[in-house]
Amino acid sequence: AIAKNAETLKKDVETVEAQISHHVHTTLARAPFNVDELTMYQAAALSVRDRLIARWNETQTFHTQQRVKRVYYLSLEFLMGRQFDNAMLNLGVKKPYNDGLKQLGFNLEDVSDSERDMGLGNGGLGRLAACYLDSLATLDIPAFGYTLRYQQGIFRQIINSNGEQVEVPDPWLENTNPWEIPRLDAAVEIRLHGEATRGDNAKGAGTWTGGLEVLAVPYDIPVPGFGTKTTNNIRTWSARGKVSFDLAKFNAGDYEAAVREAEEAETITRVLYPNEASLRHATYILVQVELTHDFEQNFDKGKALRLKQQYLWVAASLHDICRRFRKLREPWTAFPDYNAIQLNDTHPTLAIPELMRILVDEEGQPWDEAWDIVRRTFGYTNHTGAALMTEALERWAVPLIEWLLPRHMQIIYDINAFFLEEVEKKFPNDRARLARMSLIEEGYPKMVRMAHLAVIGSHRVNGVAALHSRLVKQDLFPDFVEMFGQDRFTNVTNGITARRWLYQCNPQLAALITQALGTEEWILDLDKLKGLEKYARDKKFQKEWASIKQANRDRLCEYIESTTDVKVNRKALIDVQVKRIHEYKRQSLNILGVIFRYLTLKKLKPEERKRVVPRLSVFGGKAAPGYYMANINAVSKTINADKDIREHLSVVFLADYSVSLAEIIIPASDLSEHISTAGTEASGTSNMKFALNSGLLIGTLDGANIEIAEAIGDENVFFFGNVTEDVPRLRRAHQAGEAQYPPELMEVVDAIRSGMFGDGGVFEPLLNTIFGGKDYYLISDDFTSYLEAQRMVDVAFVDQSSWVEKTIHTTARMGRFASDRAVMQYADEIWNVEPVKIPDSA
Ligand code: DL6
Repeated sequence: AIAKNAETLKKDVETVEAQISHHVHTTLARAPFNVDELTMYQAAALSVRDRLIARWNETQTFHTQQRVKRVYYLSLEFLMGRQFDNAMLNLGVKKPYNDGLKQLGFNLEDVSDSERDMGLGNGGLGRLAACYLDSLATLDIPAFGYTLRYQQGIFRQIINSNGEQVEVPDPWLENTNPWEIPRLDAAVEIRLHGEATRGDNAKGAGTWTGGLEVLAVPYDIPVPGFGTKTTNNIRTWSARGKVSFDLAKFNAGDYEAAVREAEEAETITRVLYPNEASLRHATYILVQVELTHDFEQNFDKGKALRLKQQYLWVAASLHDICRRFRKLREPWTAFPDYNAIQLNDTHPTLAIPELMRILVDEEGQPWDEAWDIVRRTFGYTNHTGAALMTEALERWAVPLIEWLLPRHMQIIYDINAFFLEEVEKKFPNDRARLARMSLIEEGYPKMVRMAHLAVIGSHRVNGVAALHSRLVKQDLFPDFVEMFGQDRFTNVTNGITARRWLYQCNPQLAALITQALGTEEWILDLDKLKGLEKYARDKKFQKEWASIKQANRDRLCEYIESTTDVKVNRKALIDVQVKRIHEYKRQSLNILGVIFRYLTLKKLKPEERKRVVPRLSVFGGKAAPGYYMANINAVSKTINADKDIREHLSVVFLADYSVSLAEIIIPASDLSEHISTAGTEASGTSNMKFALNSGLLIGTLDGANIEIAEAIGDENVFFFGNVTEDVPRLRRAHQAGEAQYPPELMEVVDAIRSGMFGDGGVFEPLLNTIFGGKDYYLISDDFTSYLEAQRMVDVAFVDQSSWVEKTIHTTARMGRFASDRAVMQYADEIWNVEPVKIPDSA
């Protein structure tokens, strides 16, 4: 058998070499002596893509022949990261590629490093979508992701000499993207503006004509499942002008007018919006784009563009889904039997009036039947933390929708009128309730509440962690729960794919796990990690486990030393907070804690300092443009320059946090921080990634932290802080000027004000939020218990054997947080879809 395996591998390696050489010579037209790592990456990626396309064709053909029900996951973001390594692992061909590239004189890791991340997302929501697509394919569930093909993904972050974030564009498509397949033949025409009419009766068919037509051109990205033939698809839409060149205008000498329409169209998919930013901020990348329409002179350009993005995306996607459905020659009432559409947050909510428009205006379906089809088709996931909800919920100005989508505005008004009739029937004479539940918020201008539209147009609404789903019902949609009953509201706790977030990013740990369990089955059934429990106290196993962590730490330290001017202590406990920078996530609490640690160390004699656990604090994350974050870098500058302290404490901010950087940071972490004000973080998913990679968590009772602790044991999590129920009372106390400020916090503030960390000015915005009367995120209320929890971490870390035991238990008990579990739950409880295995003969 061994000889046969060796023979097979040899053949595979030869095939890989031949395929790569073929792409070097023909597709890329390079001579063998003129091949650098980037070219080699492109050729190798194209050869992997060939394999993907073969499976993808078989999958799509089989799904069509079998008339399967498909899931359509509509997400404005898919934060995919790199594809090469992931695709090789899922296809099971990494070894022959490694050997094949070696034969050609290249090293696989260096070649892989030429790949740019697909930065088509901001953070948690987009990465979750990418994990779910991996699980859908792995579980053989027929699925499409739909999104936009942004020319500029999330901005690249540079830190300037003042420690401030500078945003520069990331033209990720510059070197072309080998993972996408253009489908120029399948472009869809999308109407904007124009005139609309209603039907002759309240529920009759209307019309929509005139205006401007633009093209949505699809580019497909195959998504391979792990160890299965199923290869699903992410379809990304790129906007183009329908008449890219108006000859009549050109002949008349008006060149600018001739290209204007095309440019306006292309602008729609030019940039991904940074999510937490106000839309005004988001226009920063678009400054070069001069739009000329009158209305846009008055309305925020960014807002109008964002609405155009949303509409182009959902209209093109629904066009695609309906085209596929028409081929089945089934009545429209059967539409939900073949299609489950998931709205990833409210961004795709326009899909609800758009499907109504298609059914009623184009397909002549009666209004009530159409509404029933819509509700049976859609599900809506809310991703917004409860305490942030009111500001964060999406609303669109009625005049803006009327201007861009006149027929949709009529449909929304009609949906609202019929809905409010039902509310009135169920709760007569309750005007306040009607105003609260209406799709339209009164004001100047009137606004459309997209979350209300998503709730009433979906058969299931879910939050993303148990606490969050409870708050969604209790604080966000209580009227809707009374109206529709508890059953419409449910919870699906988020999950992560262990293929990327352990098997791929932490190969040594994955190998040790496989060796201990005697099988690789855990990759597909994460509950199998439980089998590690029996080794938790085994000294030999602990030693191997710890040495892998040290190797991962060394790798991160090398990265830090090669990208910053900080020299780090390789034995230090690595304490990480990487995520979007936002007030509610409280990077500020962490940095104030770092200052307190520094002040404490300064007070100790050198020999006393040696007894304190050394720490390396790592921060990373992108901030909304304009958000102030220079204070982290001001603190790190002082601490890292202090020769007495360096060995015991250093602080780094790693620029341009991304999926690829996360793959280096997460396996190296000893402790990671998930310290949002209780009730504000819907779930969090990096908490799951850190725990899976044998890192312990320090956190508040928020989001999925609570369920993680239930699974891995409270004794393995460092909890602190006030609970959600206490938050309103504490906020009131701040507003009334009755709040107490702990002495430890005052000591830190005095140090800042003394100029210890340079110009105190950079801290003023932070200190104002804490002391200016409100402290909305309760930093002062949680500070003392945060410091106490950090002291407990130090104590626990000193006893290395018990620390390692905790980390083994942590990894062993993380099975519940697999995205495979989450996706199966969606499939059973929301989508009603079944796995479909692609036969070998397909
Ligand atoms: O559900 C995925 C992720 C959660 O883990 C985070 O807690 C939550 O903050 C995030 N929500 C968003 C909201 N996006 N918008 N726009 O990213 O979702």
